[in-house]
Amino acid sequence: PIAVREVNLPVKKNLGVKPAANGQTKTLTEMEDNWESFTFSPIRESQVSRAMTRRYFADLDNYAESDIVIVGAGSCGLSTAYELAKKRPDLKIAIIEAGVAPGGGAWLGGQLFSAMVMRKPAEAFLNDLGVPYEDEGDFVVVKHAALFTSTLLSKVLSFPNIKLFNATAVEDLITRPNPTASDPNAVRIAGVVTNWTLVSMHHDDQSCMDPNTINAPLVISTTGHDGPFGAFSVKRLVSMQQLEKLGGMRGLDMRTAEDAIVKRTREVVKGLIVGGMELSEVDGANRMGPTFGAMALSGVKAAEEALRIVDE
Ligand code: AHZ
Repeated sequence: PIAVREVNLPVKKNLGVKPAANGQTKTLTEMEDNWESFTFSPIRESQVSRAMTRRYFADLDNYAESDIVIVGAGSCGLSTAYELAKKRPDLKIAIIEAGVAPGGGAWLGGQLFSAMVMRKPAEAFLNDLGVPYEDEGDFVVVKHAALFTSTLLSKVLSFPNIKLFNATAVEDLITRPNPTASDPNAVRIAGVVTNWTLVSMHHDDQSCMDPNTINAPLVISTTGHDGPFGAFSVKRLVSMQQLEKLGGMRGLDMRTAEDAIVKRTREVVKGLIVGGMELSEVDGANRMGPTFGAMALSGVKAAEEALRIVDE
């Protein structure tokens, strides 16, 4: 059984930075019409550096032992994080996102079009988030994908038990021996190996810069389908001989793809749940193109699977 550790988050504390002696608090109305006499409160550059780095290093320290690591902050990873943090404030959840901007492919509906389509019954997730939509019968339409993603992201980031490390790539998985009767070389996943994404991208032309690590009894990988960064964890499972081969994502079939992704969201190897489009590479499932209901509900299912394992 996985021990659920006590969450000890230091982020809310005042980390020793004293407020400026003449720190001012004004309303916007008080500022209006007084721009001639306007000044900001004083600051010294080192205060800005310390305000950021103290918190970041406190987070690195705190989340070095996490309860759950989510790899990838696309629509599936963020939905997973939202469900987990909402249900379980006692769990420490780290999200590792390779890009500077979290959100993956969910800032636009498809091609360069703004609207985001979700097939029913995924509108239940929108209702829970409070994202408005137009009802078109069997599906709903959010007027801009960015409205969905920014709302989800702001809620996820507001949870005190979640830390998003962006511009950070997972470049390997931590493993422990977990021999079974059928496979003496089987492993369980026990965390992730991370590096600044810019470093990960330059291992070939820079001298060795070793990575960092996060221990966690459970990792949820939602890195999308294959691409420069995509399908990261499942490709690594093949190269470390924990999966024989990948099924390879099949062509687009909206009718079958979304049901398949939600139903197949599961623990693929002990300690590693896979969700979203990364799953299509494992099982050889179809892609669905620009309909996002399966990403939200795969996130809901990944969270449910995770809590079942955590509580085992
Ligand atoms: O940057 C990636 C993206 O934000 C991130 N990521 C990938 N590899 C990573 C790594 N370390 C850290 N090694 C990594 N982060 O994972 C995120 C994946 O988001 P996504 O939007 O690509 O995937 P998703 O499964 O959440 O959503 C898929 C959306 C798609 S693709 C599709 C189709 O092609 O038909 N249809 C839909 C709805």
